Amino acid sequence: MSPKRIERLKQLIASHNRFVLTTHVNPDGDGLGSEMAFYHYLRHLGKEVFIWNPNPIPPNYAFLDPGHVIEVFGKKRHKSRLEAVESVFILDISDWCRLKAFGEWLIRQKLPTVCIDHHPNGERFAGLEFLITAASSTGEIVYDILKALGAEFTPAISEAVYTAVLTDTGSFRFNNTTPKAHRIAAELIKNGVDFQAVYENIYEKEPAEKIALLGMVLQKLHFEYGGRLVWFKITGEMLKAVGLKPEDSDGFSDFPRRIDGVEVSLMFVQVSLRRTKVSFRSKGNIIINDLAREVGGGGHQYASGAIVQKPLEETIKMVLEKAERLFSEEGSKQQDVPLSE
Ligand SMILES: [Mn+2]
Repeated sequence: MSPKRIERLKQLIASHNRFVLTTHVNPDGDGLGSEMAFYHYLRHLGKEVFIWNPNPIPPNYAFLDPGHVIEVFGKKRHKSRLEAVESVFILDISDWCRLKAFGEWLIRQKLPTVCIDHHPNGERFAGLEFLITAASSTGEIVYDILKALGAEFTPAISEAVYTAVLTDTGSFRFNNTTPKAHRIAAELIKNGVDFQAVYENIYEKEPAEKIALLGMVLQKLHFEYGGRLVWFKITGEMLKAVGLKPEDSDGFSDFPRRIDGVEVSLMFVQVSLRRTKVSFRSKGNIIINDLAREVGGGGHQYASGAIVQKPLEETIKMVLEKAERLFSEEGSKQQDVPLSE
């Protein structure tokens, strides 16, 4: 953590009073946990803080926000408060597109912005950036920043940071899990985080309909390249049958990856007649974010996503054709870049 940047952040916080925190569309545990950690820190300093997100908080993360401070941003709804905003913190995202309406407003302002993120992104984004792609999660960077700022790790801050690190490392299973991620978790547990309650809240309160949909999905897996690639689709009809939305399938692509011999798992979800969501997951031998970028998405080396503006079947055909090269000799020889501290 660069002391110079920490000093700039300190000054920025000291010289402003009204902050907005935001994260990407379909917020996850990392984005929400990072927001809540900063929320509590800034509130503790006596600042006025708003959290304006593109989407509501998913029910399994509601425990992070017992005071219901997280709001869905609306240009009309927040019109009167927009003018009073003095500084904006953007967490777990460095891409204007995925900030939606708030991003569209923010990009036209001359407000001091701070971005804390671990997604790879080449372009300059915010006024003050903490972009560390080697970090397991944005929560890990938030932890380092709050430590450097001398923050007291209250129970609420500890739980929020723990949630961020836990969820982005797939409960300390994914390739981005580092000794440091474990050390942070250990310290937060020492602070009193109830890790069993956090886990149960996030992973063990699924609606029965979601498990029913997963059951449908797992019966229709398609295997390619001798079982190294597995893919499946979720049609609008399937979603309708169980009364769920496309985003309710988040995380499903992790299941087929459990199969022995599978290296890459692809999930295609029909969002509308002309839009398809694709999730790319890799066990860690094949890098898949190049492919995600090629179809208009992005993300991490072994976990990425894209929204393709094409019908479901057309998207499946296109992505599978492009995926072929990953399983040629050249594709499998791709060099891995180690994720370390
Ligand atoms: Mn993240």
